[in-house]
Amino acid sequence: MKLVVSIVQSDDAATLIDDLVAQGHRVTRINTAGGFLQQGNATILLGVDDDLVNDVLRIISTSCHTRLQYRSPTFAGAEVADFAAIGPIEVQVGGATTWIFDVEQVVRL
Ligand code: 2BA
Repeated sequence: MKLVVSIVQSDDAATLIDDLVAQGHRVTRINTAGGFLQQGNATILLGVDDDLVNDVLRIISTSCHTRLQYRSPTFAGAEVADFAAIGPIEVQVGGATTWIFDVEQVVRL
């Protein structure tokens, strides 16, 4: 068994969870926030049999989309006028950043 941990954009989370549940997967959503943009995102946890990992990855890749977001630049010592002159920087946010872990044991008590 594997534990799949996937950080996705909040806008994609509901569709992703619907698609996963419709295919019989068990899912937990945790509302999280990225350290760089400091905006809400969602962390999805799935315990998955080894032979279903590719199915989960396929669903994640079709449900989650790359988007451009904008962040105000922050530099130590910068003044508000400096930010206005530079303008917001463009940041491309995933898709889904996903880790897959081997699971030693699952216990339901
Ligand atoms: P954030 O930390 O808010 O990052 C949002 C996007 O900003 C990132 O998209 C990336 O394009 C950019 N970014 C992040 N840190 C940067 C930096 N130091 N310099 C320049 N650009 C930077 P994604 O890579 O798609 O990541 C989306 C979200 O996934 C992240 O939100 C974070 O919550 C999570 N994440 C990504 N990689 C991670 C990792 N190695 N460990 C933990 N969380 C991660």
